[in-house]
Amino acid sequence: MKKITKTIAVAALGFVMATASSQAIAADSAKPIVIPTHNWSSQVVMAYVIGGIFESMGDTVEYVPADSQTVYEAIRIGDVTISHEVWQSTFGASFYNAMAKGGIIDAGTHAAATLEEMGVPQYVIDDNLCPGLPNWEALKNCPEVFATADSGGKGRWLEGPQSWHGDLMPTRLKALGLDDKYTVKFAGGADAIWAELASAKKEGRGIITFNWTPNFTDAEGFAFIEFPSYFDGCRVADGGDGACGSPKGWLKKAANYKFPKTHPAAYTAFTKISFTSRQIGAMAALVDVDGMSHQDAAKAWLAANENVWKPFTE
Ligand code: TMO
Repeated sequence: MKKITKTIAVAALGFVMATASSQAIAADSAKPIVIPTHNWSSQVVMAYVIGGIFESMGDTVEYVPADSQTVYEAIRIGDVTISHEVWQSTFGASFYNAMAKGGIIDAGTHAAATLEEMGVPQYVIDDNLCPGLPNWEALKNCPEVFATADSGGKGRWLEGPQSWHGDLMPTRLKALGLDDKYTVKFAGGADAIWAELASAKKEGRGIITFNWTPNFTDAEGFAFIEFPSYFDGCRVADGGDGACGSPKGWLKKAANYKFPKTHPAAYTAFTKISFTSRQIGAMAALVDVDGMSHQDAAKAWLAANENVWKPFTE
């Protein structure tokens, strides 16, 4: 009798172990993991980096160009599987709006802290082109330093594409009482910002542009303007008066809620993926400084950084 009990116990244990191991090796679906590409370099390079990591695990991936605001709704309804660069300042609201409706999950946070803000190249500070910068109040005294041929005598703030922020910066100018001295122009794309920064540097002239960190510009030095501190609710869109800067923010990952079920191995790897500011800045630099294609940059990054990404798959 004792022996029979023991046999049953061993059999039961075997069953439990078989169940556990069959869960551990549950295969990812052969259906493609859909990864969005947007319009700034680190995001596109990282799309191919993460796609390459998934492919190394036997998964199939597909890339789709997507608007960086509406993508959260696309993930929520399952047309897109993941977002790997959810920047708090620019996309936090769209991410959480989609989450409130249901269908999109938080898949973790990168090590990198972020800032998306108006600023000036470091030489504008070093050469004292507008004394008192980077404190925002210094801007009151030198709009002419930042005037351009198309700015109607006012100083120009060169914003990113309007698809990123809508009227965040025009609203801020007004809220800070700077709108009679400054005007916002939207760049057609990130490349237009980099081209303007390069020509301003060549001429040694003042320039104010939207920029962010981590980015390739971290290496050379870029001074973000210090506006009144951000707090939850300070923006006009959130019910405030808009007289605040951007948050020192997080960089998150998001996924469709079915991703853990359809692709358990890839999902687990995705939750572990965490890049530092240096790593993200380097991904952007391969394209914006070295002139590589996004795909080639991702291949080069993966080849040089196996020690970084292989552990995410284990
Ligand atoms: C979303 N971005 C990094 C361009 O500010």
